[in-house]
Amino acid sequence: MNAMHETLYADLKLLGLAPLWTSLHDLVPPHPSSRMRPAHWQYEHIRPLLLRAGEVISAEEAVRRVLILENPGAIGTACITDTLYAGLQLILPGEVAPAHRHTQSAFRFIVEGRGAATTVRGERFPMEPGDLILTPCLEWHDHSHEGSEPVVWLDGLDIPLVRSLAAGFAEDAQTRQQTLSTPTGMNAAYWGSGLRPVGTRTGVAPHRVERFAYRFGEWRGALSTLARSGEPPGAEGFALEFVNPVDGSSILPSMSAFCQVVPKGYETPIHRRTDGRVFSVVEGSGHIRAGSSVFRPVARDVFVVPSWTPYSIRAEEELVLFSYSDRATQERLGLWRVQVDRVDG
Ligand code: GTQ
Repeated sequence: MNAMHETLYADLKLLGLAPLWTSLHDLVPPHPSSRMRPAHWQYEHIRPLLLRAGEVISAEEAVRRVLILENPGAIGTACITDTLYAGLQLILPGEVAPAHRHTQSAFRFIVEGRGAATTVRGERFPMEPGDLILTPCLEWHDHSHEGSEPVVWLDGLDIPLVRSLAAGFAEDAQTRQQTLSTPTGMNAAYWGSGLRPVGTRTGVAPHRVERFAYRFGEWRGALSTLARSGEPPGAEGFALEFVNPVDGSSILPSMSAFCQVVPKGYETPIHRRTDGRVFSVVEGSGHIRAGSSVFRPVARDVFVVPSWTPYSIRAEEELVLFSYSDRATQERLGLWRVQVDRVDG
């Protein structure tokens, strides 16, 4: 850079201008280059800290008593991927996490414990390990716990995405808990069996989210049947996507969620995708290679593979995974890509 450049750049800056040519490559990179890093969180290390958090602050005081899983490449941003957030939330017997709503879409994937429930749109949804409960954009939700043991779940939200769009609104309810206006089971009856309501409820707008719960027994049973079938596993083992019954699309407009079983000893091809993906281990143990990292996650651990990071998953013991990503957003924008790097591992 010579003196003429420097004075030009200084004069540009005074007028709120900047040269494109010094940053073109970063702005329009030849391939995705995320500052996020592959990372692994071990539940056995997190659990005691969650319980300590339970001693220092109540769910009511905290509003949400959550430990955020922050990507080591972006400390301080509450991001686990470029667009997504993950946290582990603890609720203790007798506690209430008060009712509120927000434009950020959310789900809870239950990791440990029984007896808690989330109320969404006036209906109470009991939470059991392996259940997936949705709280879509602007739906009122509160959590409560009438059982006897700590309950922990993984919160997945599109907080960074909504922040980048500067479209976040949130509101606290007037009451601590919603009035139960709909009997438990109604949501499952209307939307939960591959059926949908006929009559006044048909014609709901595309991308509307109406189904609020996907139960462990349903998806685990499907995976068991596939794993026992004698069919060869696909590239990801036996993988299924949770589906929105309104229009066959992703569970939430911004986020897709998946479950998969990787048979013992099987290793997926090394591949990469444009959607950074967060995994929660449900059963078994694995050997994960992601970029230059190697992880050996076990049940209840979380790991993340950022956008366009080559990775493979090998099951040491039959591995059952739940995962989520922004694939839904990327597909809607025509951005989503996958590439297989090596098939022989
Ligand atoms: O339960 O509404 O982990 O609003 C972060 C933000 C949970 C929730 C989180 C939230 C929630």
